[in-house]
Amino acid sequence: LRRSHSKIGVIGVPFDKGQLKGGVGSGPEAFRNLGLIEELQGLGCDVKDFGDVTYEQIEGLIVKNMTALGHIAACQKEVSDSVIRIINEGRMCLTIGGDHSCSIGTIDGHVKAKGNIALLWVDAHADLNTNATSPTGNVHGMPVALLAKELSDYWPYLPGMDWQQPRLSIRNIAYIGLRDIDSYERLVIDKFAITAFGMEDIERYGIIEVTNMALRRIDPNNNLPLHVSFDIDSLDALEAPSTGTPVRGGLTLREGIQVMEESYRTQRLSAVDLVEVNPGLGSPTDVKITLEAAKHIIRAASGHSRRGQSPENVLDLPQ
Ligand code: 4U7
Ligand code: MN
Ligand code: MN
Ligand code: MN
Repeated sequence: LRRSHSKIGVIGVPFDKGQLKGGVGSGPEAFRNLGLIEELQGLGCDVKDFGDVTYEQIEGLIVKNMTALGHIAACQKEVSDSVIRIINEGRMCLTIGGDHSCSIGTIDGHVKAKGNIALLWVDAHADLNTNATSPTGNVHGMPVALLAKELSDYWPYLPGMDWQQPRLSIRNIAYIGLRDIDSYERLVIDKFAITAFGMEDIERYGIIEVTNMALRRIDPNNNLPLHVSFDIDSLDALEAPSTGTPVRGGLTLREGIQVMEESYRTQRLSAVDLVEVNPGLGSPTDVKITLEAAKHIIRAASGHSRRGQSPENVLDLPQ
C-alpha cells in the first residue's frame, strides 16, 4: 500500500496565556527552526505554511477564576478562523502550540468547517475543568469543558466568547493517557460516562487496542472526520521533559507514535494539535529531546511509516 501524500496546512499559535509559565509561546518558532516544514515536505507531503496566528487582546473581560479571558477569546477566534480556511482548502490542519487552550480554537474551527467530528484527546490531564471547578483558574485545563455540549449549563456567560458555542457531544470524545485528574474532572467523566483510557488501561490492553477501542467508541460508523489533540505531557516526563505540567508514568514515545499511526490509518485524520511544548523549560538537552519526540509524533500524523518507503515510480535499484 503506497502512502497517500498528505496535503497539510500548518499554523503556529505562539500563545501562552492559558497558563502561567512563559516559554510555551515560542513552540512554533522552535519547530520551524528545527526544520519541521521542510522535513514534512521531504516525506512527500504537500505542505503549506499559514504562518503564526496574531491577535489583539480584548480589554476588560473579567470572569471569576478564569485567567486572561481577553487573550483567550481574541486569539482563539483567530485560530478558529484559520482552521476553517485550511480545512476548506482540503488540507489536514496541523496546529503547533502554544498551550492547550489553542484547542478551543482548533476544534471550534474544525467543527464549523466539517460538522460533527470525533475527538481523541491525548493527555496526562482531562482538561475538563470549568471556572467553578478549576483548582488554578488556568484555561489550558478547561478546553474540553468549553467544547462539550453536555457541560454548557455549568458555565456562566463568557464575554468575548460568543463565537464559541459548545459544539461537540461527549460521546464523540475519548481520552488516552490520563493519569492526573482533578476530583471534579473525575466526577464529570463518571457522570457522563466519557470514554477515558488511563495508563492502567494501556497496561492492560496495549496502546494499539486502546486506540482502536477509543476510535470505535467515538466514531462507531467510521465516517467522522478525526481530530487528535496531542498534549506533549501525555508522554512520560522522561520522554518530554520540557513542558509546563509534566507527569511521570506516561506514554513512551513509541506509544505516542502508535496512537498517531492508528489515527492516520483511519484515512479520516483531519486535524492535529501538538501543544504544551515549552522550549523555555529544562536544559538544552531536555528541550532537544522534547522537540524531537514531538517531531516523531507529527511525522506519524503526516503519514510517515516506520517501515520506510521505497522510492516512487521505481521498480528496481540503479545499476
Ligand atoms: B494541560 C490542572 F489543577 N488540572 O486545571 C488545572 F492540575 O493542557 C492542570 O493538560 C491542567 O497541560 C493541565 O490547572 C492542562 C491542575
Ligand atoms: Mn492538555
Ligand atoms: Mn496535559
Ligand atoms: Mn501542560
